[in-house]
Amino acid sequence: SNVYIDPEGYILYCPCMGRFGNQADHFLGALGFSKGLNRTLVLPPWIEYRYGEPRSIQVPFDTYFKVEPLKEYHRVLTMEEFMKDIAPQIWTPDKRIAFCYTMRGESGGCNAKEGNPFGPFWDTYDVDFVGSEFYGPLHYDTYHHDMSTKWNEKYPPSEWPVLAFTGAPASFPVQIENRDLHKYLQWSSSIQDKARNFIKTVLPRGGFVGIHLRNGIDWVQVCKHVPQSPNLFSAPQCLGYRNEHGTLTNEICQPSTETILRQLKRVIRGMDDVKSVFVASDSNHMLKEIGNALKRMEISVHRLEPSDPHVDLAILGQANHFIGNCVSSFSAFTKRERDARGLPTSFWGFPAE
Ligand code: GFB
Repeated sequence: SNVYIDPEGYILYCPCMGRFGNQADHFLGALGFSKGLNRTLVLPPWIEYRYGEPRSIQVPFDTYFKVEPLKEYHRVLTMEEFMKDIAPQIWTPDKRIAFCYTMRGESGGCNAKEGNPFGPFWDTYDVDFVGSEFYGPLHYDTYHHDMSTKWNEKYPPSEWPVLAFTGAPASFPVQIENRDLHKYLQWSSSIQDKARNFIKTVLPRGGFVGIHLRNGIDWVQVCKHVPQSPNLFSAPQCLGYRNEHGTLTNEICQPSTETILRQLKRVIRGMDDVKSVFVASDSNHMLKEIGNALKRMEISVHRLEPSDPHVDLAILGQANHFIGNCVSSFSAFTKRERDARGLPTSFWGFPAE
């Protein structure tokens, strides 16, 4: 056949941890890792969870993002393309070895398909594994310790054309060296069009401030860890990776209504021509409270309905100013996208007053 097979090999992984924001952090790490090892990255589907459904849903990578811009940085192809064209040649069922750092689960190996989303992920592509490979003590930080050379010495592409990882070959939150790779991650036309259409038809003409309110019950549980965790989840995005900009507080994790309204008004007063506020939230959009607080400034408040996390993010990316939740990886997505385009972002409750 005429299919091009990369002699440097491929990297495959399951984005098996967390929801969209977590998976996006991991994606940037996997991209940097693949570049470091000089292997083609197979773009995995995004894993989603629907309430009440026991099995995860796999959404093809290019439903949400363009593939072409990523190719400016490194060689990539979608999982669907890989399974259709490449796997039949170099990754036949008898060659499918799962990679993991160390034993996972009961029976000794990687147990790459044990549990949700692990099983449903590989089942989507009819993949079963015939063996396991423990790669420890190797790790993913290819920016230090000559790590890429060590991987390629232990697993030369000629003998190991495909490295298939049980979880993302990346850290969470995203390693600082991989943050800027976000600029290659660009919304698909379908998501972009929905965001543009909302901005054009729903928001009044003029500037808008985008805000993210992460306030569902799962988040209350997360914020209980604040006292023991000075740099919880995505908090390095405001506090710095070594807490050089401060320590986490409860107001940063779950800002009070008072903090939200005060900070929002202050941001708006410092800007020209703001006509509206766009609220993205997993739970309580606070449209009434915010609407009342901004009435005298003649600023309207809006949300997207029905709810759609990716379109929410694409709209937040376009705002004249964004206020996010420092601990949330969902906010971190927008912060990185805006940094890449030189747009301003601030965070609830930070810096402390
Ligand atoms: O994106 P994510 O990993 O960010 O997970 P965190 C939060 C999910 O909640 C998103 C929904 O993927 C969305 O499905 N969500 C959050 C939202 N904010 C919004 C919003 O403004 N609009 C819409 N439409 N949906 C972590 C999780 O969340 O929270 C961990 O990744 C864990 O797995 C923890 O569950 C409690 O970093 O905020």
